[in-house]
Amino acid sequence: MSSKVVHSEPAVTVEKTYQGLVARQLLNMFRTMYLSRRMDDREILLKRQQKIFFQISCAGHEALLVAAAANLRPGYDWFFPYYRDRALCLALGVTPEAQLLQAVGAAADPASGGRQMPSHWGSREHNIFTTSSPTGTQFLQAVGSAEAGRYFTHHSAADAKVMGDYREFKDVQHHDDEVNYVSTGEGTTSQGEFWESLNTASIRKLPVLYVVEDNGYAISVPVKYQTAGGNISRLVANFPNFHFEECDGTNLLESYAAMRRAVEHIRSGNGPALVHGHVIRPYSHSLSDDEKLYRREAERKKDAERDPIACFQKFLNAEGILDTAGVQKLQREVDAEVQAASDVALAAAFPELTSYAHHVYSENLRPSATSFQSVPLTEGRDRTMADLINTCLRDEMRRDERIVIFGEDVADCSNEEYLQDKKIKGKGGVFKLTSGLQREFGSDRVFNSPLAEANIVGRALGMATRGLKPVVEIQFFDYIWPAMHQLRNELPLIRWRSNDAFSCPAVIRVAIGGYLTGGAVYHSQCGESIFTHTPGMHVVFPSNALDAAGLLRTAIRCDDPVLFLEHKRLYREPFGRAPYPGPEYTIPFGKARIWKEGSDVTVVTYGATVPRSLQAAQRIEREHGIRVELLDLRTLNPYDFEAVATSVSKTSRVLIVHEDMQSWGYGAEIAARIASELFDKLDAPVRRLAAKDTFVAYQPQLEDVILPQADDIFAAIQELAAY
Ligand SMILES: Cc1ncc(C[n+]2csc(CCOP(=O)(O)OP(=O)(O)O)c2C)c(N)n1
Repeated sequence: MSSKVVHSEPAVTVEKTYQGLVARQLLNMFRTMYLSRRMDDREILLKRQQKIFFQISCAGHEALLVAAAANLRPGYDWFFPYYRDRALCLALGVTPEAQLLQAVGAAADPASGGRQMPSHWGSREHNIFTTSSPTGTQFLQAVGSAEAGRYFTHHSAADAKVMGDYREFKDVQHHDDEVNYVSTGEGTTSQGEFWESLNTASIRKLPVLYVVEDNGYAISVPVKYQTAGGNISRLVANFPNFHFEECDGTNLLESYAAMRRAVEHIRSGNGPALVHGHVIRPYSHSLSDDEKLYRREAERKKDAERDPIACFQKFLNAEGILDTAGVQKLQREVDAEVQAASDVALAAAFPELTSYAHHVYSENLRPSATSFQSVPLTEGRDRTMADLINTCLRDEMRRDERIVIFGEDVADCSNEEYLQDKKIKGKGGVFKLTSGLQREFGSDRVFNSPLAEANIVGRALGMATRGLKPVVEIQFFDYIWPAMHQLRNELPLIRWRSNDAFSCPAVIRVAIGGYLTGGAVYHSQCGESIFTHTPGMHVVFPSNALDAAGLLRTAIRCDDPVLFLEHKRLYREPFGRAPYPGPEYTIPFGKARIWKEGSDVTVVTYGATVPRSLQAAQRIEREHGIRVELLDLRTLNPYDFEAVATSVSKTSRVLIVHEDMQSWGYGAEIAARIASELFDKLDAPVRRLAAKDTFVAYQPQLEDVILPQADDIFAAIQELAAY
């Protein structure tokens, strides 16, 4: 034995190395592993004392995670961990105090300010991205982060700080050889987003390190019932450009060596890597679970023999690095550290009760600010909405090198060389909204995604959080649902759940709506209220070319996620065409447009029911002298209730019209608010007119009867005026 036995103060004199590590490093790693376990034990105690409200442990995963951290650089590499990664976070430098502040829900919890459960990591300082509970949403975000890092390497001027738009609040940090770590349990590899992310990481040779922490169970489901053949390594083995490792994740040195090889592959620019570590789960899934209900005692005992802490302690002892007295001293020190952290956490102040409202949206840059008010140029021929959206994208891309555009079929041509000989025209989107952009800005700024909507939104989120401005396209609103997890549980929540530490101001452009004559069920849907019901997401729905241009520019420049709904029927309508308004034309969110002033009935609407309402309003004035005031909300979140109130105070009668179905629709909220806040101004009940409570049929006559038409609006106004 070449190392000296260590007692209280380790003093290694002869440098024997273990996978390149010396005794002091091994001791530090052992200490972190033990600290992690004791932190779990403390949280379990605190939960039993009802001083914290949830617990999920890292127990059994410590060796693999400490081995990963030892090969990575906090504040340099990027981390997209999951809830078992306590030991990783501790090894990266997150303090026990910070972790326990989250467990008690303290205001000072640096990861979330008391908003998230324990083990939902997040630290700007260490580049640990805010963690969530849904299993599997982290993969595509890590991929997007890796793409952003590479983008900034290739576009050296793009990271400059620019005042006056979202860039003022997004300091970019990137490194040419950075690694983007993302971890998961083996059960979560069943999620589609896992496979979507492997696909993109592989195609683009991205610097992503996947760590699969395989403890054999997803809550109560054993891996062989979860994963075909019972082993994820075998299933992923054919992805090109990857480096794969499978190791005993309870063995620190084996894990360390596997991680080192994987990280070397990534840092040398060879592409992604996946380390599959077999670990154990000595505690139940969480404190809400009792594994004795579904695991035999003998199986649990067998696992216990592989406990990474006990095994590593035995190893250190056998190597003469740490004797019993040394263990005891280390344990005393760690226990004292945990106790001190716990004392601080238990004495910490809770968040102010009013704090829940903070950081839903950016407080620094409000898209409703008057600074977004501007005057359009009015010279030139009238242009369609499609044309002005395309022009706006082009202008903004010239102005801001951080903008990237991707989605299904949005590029002119994936085969770049075909564009060069100019024999083909190029696609540029199924509606041609992005036509010519790849040609002008190149394939790293405008490119096609795989046919996978979650892939589009998840990657956009990862890019935006690193400082890029993805303006991505969902081809049809009807197909937005595969991205729903990212759109509901991730994108709009990032700022709030991280207590303003992270944000992801991506723009999601979506072609929406019917009135297509043959669009049928799957090319005609609306459903905007699902997203206005999601805090943290701005929703825009323009009815005409000029508004589309001005609102899209505001969406791009602002610092929040925006769902930008573009009505397909309005793309090339004669209605609402306008001259090019110039490259600086912006419109503040939350300001309605009054298409027609009137004193008898207010009609509140947006999108494709604007031209239909206008037609009805003009006809009813002509034929019956009823003067309608027509309000186009333009943005649905925020929305201009002040304009509604002003108009209703004048007319005392209000009809809300929208294309989406009536029940639980967008109009319900407006109607309820008018009834509760403007009751004494009303001379008639609030009326709504919307689509029938069904989907849109293919047969044109059926489509007509399902969607609200100008004649229906005419009749509703007439009835309301006569009330
Ligand atoms: C999308 C989603 N579905 C279900 C859950 C509930 N859930 C939380 S953890 C978990 C099991 C995860 O197992 P695995 O990926 O193997 O990780 P482990 O907990 O074993 O480390 C489940 C089903 C969730 N959080 N998210």
